[in-house]
Parts: sequence; structure tokens; C-alpha cells
Amino acid sequence: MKLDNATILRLAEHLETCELEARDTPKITDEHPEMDWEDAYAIQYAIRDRKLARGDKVVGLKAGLTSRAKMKQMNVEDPVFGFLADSFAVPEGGEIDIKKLIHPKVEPEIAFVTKAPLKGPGCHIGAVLAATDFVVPAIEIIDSRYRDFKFDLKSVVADNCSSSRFVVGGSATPIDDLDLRTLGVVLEKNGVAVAIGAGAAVLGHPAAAIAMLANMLGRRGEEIPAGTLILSGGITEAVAVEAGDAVSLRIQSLGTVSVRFN
Ligand code: OOG
Ligand code: MG
Repeated sequence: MKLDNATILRLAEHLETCELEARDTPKITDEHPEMDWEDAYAIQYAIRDRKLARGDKVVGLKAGLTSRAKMKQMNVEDPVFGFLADSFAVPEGGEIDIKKLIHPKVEPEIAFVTKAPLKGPGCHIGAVLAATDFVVPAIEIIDSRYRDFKFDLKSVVADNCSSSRFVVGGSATPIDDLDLRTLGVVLEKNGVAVAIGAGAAVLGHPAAAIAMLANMLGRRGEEIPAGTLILSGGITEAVAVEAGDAVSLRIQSLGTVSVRFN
């Protein structure tokens, strides 16, 4: 670690305040270029502690930057992970007040729900498939606190990987008869298909993102408990939204999930 505890706590407070007040900020590595990976995750975990102390619950996890399309869009090379709080959840078909966000974008994702714990190192796709209770279509709404979505990987990890809101819907589908790689994915904005892909865009198989997450957590001595909701990462580039937009995600065999912005 390169930053002292007081600095970690100060940066966590700063980033979380930007989130809660819908204000942007320059990326924190401008001020702290020496920051390392441990510092970045320590800031994210300090944000999590602030939310828990306020009575929020952690309801899930997310993997991010798991597709080529996302890595290219954000100009970074490695996947990352973050947490999902209950206050991020939006009901299927619900409305999001855009004034509470900075510059939101939507991502089409496959969400997993586990029925057994997953623990790395050595977690692999087979273990993830065996531990999966069901999958559901999910729209993740990301809203980087960094000005113009300009960041490096450490800054985005500290900012809980731009997590803002998420919506799950469609039908909870067991995966026994599904090939998650070839599931077609269509993201529509105001009735127009704006991003199209298939499950394999995420690391060749979306379950690989969950295995990667279990292995990253395993290095920290943590596991993914049974019953965890996990977003496996945007399948296409993220799409910017504004007030008045209606967004729907259709995933083959999994159904549709929708959300509106006003
Ligand atoms: C980082 C979060 C990326 C995903 O699914 O790839 C992410 C960002 O692009 O702001 O959630
Ligand atoms: Mg995402």
C-alpha cells in the first residue's frame, strides 16, 4: 500500500459524496499517482463500509471490463470487480430519475445467481456452472464519478467500478439446456436496436467472468457465498442515456428487462 489510512478514508468519502450528490471529479490518480492496486480496492471497500454503516446491504457483486468491446471503449486491459448495494436495485420496468446521476450509460449483461459458494484460486467455468442456480437478463446503469468517464483502472476500481444502478428481469432460467456463449443479446433504446452481441463476448463464456471474480476474491481470502447475484460484465459497449429514454434488453431464452429514464 502506498496511501495511509486517513487518505484512503478521505478518498472514499470524496468519491461516495460525488456519487450521492451526482457531482463529477477529476480521476483520483491525478492527485495520487503513486496509488497501487491494494489502495484502489481499499478505497472501494471503505465506500462499502460507509454504505453498510448507513444501513445499506450488499446484495451482489459485479465483474467489469470483461468484454473486448468494453475494454476498447474504456481503453483498459484488465477486468475488475465491484459490489452491488440494495440501494442500487431498480425494479423491472421502473423509472430512474436522471437528475440523481451524472452521465449514465446502460450495459447489457447476463446476471448469475449462485446456489453454492465459489472459492478461488483454481475456480473454473465448470465449477461456476455447477454452482449456478439460474441466470437472468440484467441492465447495468454505470455512472463513473470521473469527469467525462476519463479514468485509469485504479481510479475506476476505487470508484466501485462506476456502479450506480441495476435492473434484473426476464425469467430466472436454469442453465442446464443453455449454451451461454451463443445466446443472442439485443439492447434497444426507444425501440431501436443500439447494441447487439452474444454471450461469448464476455471472456469467451460469461461463466469465465464469474470464475475470474472468484479467483480475484480468493487472493484476498474471500469467497462468493451461495445466493449471490453477480453481473458478469457488459457484452457490448455501454450506451449513453438521457431523460425520456426507454431501454429494453432482450436475451435469447432469458426474456426481456426494461427501464426508463426521466
Ligand atoms: C467501468 C465499469 C465497467 C462492465 O460491465 O464492463 C462495467 C466503466 O466502464 O465505467 O461495469
Ligand atoms: Mg457492467
